[in-house]
Amino acid sequence: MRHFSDPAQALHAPTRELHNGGWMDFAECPARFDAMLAELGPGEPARDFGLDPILAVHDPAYVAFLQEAHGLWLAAGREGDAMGYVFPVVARRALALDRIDAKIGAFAMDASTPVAAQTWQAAYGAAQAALTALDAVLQGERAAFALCRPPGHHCGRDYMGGYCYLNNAAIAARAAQGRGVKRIAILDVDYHHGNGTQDIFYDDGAVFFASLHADPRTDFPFYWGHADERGAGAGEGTTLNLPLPQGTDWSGYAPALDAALEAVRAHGADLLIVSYGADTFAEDPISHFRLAREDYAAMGKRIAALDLPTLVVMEGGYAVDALGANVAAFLDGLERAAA
Ligand code: OKP
Ligand code: ZN
Repeated sequence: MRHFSDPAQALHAPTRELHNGGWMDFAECPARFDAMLAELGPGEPARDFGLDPILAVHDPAYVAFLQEAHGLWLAAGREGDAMGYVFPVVARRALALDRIDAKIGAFAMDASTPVAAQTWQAAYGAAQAALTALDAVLQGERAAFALCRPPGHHCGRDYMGGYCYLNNAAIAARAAQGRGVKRIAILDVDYHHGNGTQDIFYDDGAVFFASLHADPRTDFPFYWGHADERGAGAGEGTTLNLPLPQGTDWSGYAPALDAALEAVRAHGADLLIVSYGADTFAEDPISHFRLAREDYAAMGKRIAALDLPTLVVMEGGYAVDALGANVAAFLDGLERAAA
């Protein structure tokens, strides 16, 4: 399968993150990107579609924040990665404050999403990779892979979170709408709920969002992804959340996947965007499902049975040594079934 990326994606390199009350090495590391390229080969370079498709999803003030945050951090005399510690709870007033710590709070949902020196360049590159892979699909490719890193599914219109800065899947979906694609389905199979993507399309009846993920009662992002979140307004019924317990293996996963695929079929999509995370892998260091390598091939096969033009965007997956092979297994399953 053709795949797309930008070298700048390797430049985002935060050093650490808060984890269960202490510090750990930043799990969403550049080695993930290198591991995927090592397995899949260099692929094709992302083309530059500019800022407009990003601004079709994200708030301009948030985009400006991403571009300037690390510079403001250094200007305030700080070292290392920009990290927040005050997060205004829902319903606080929107204040355009200047102090960097106040800005981070306004544009972040958690403290596991540091802004490092080249974070903007990497996130921008990942978004362009998604747009380039989308273009290949719209030009007639059956399926294409955007090797997105940093990932995107936790960030919303005006907030970062969960290692995510720009929502690559959402940016591709909006771009597809702009190019005349009427009905789109986003299937999120990352271990974590794709709260940002859900937020962005919650009241959009043209974009169906289905997600299989760890029950948010036990796992990040806690406040989104519960089964009773089903969309609102014109999007009522076009969000489907299938939370699964920790310890889920293929025997529990496959029926939920089939339910999600059935719902995608019923929506009648013209384009499928898969937010693929390999953090459902049994050996993932921060996650608790029990999928095996061969399950990814089976997953790809079932998704291919939808028989839809398919854009795959990368989300999580932190067992770095196994990551390339897990991604390849999924893409092979998808491609061989589609052929
Ligand atoms: C991103 B993606 C652990 C705290 C929670 C956030 C997990 C983000 C996962 N340090 N970490 O969905 O794989
Ligand atoms: Zn994840």
